[in-house]
Amino acid sequence: MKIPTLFKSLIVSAGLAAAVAAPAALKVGFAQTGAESAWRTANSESMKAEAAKRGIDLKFSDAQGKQENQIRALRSFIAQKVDYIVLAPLVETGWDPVLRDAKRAGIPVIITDRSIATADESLFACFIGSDFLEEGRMAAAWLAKKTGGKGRIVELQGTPGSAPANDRRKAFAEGIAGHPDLKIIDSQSGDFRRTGGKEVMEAFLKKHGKNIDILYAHNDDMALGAIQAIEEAGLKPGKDIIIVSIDAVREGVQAVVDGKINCVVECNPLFGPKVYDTITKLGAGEKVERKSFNKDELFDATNAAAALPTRQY
Ligand code: GZL
Repeated sequence: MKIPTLFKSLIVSAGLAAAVAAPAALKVGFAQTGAESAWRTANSESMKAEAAKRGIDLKFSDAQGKQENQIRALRSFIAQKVDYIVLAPLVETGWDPVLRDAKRAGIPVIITDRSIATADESLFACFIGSDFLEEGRMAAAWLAKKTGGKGRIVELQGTPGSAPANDRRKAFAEGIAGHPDLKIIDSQSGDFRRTGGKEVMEAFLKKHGKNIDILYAHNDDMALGAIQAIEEAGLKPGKDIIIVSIDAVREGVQAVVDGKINCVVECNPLFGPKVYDTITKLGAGEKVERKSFNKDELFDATNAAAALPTRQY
């Protein structure tokens, strides 16, 4: 049977096309902590949207706040032979064994958002995130100025053992150390969750009554939960109790505009583009920064309203 010339050329070009098909999409495994806060949701969205834009095959895992789930996800990524692993570590310790397995498998690991404590820095290619110590220092400096260095502080800590909770607590405490009349009278974890912030603030109010002048919350979700408790106790957040928080998610900045939070220190979660740019550089054999910190601002009554319309998360 004679095949018309047109069909012949179609078959040839299809065969050629198959032979020079586009390279397989880059496979990246991302082990996310969970969905504990608005910050986390924005961070996940940034990673997913940017991967889709760049045609990256992103394997996303939500660990629901459990380190063992993150470790399980990393092992799965290794078994799937992904090209890169991105880890947002829930807590600082306990990563060496699984990161050694990734290294043995020849899969580069990028640590994002929260840092890890390890003696073997060869276990990861680089860190991309925010400087939590600087955030704690900024919060303390703003508060000392606002209060003239006086006041009784209750502190809502983030997830126990996590780098942001450890560093924000440490740096804030150091930042107020020079003001003996500015002191932390109570401190407890709300696990970065809104429900945690509300429940712990209810307990603080029951225990300390009107002896609370200031709330320092390690993130906006806990501050917003605490605001509910403060209002239910018949007090005015931002007036009866000064509130300083960290993240600057949209709802947090709105609360500053509404006068319910007095100061929020930004912790930018939108580092999808920076993560994938780094992966591109690693793939090209280029040097990358060992530790890259996002730039964070501070919002209070002087600048929150102007900033709100352009907030991206
Ligand atoms: C900070 C991030 C923290 C946020 C919280 O980079 O790890 O975890 O401050 C989030 O909102 O839950």
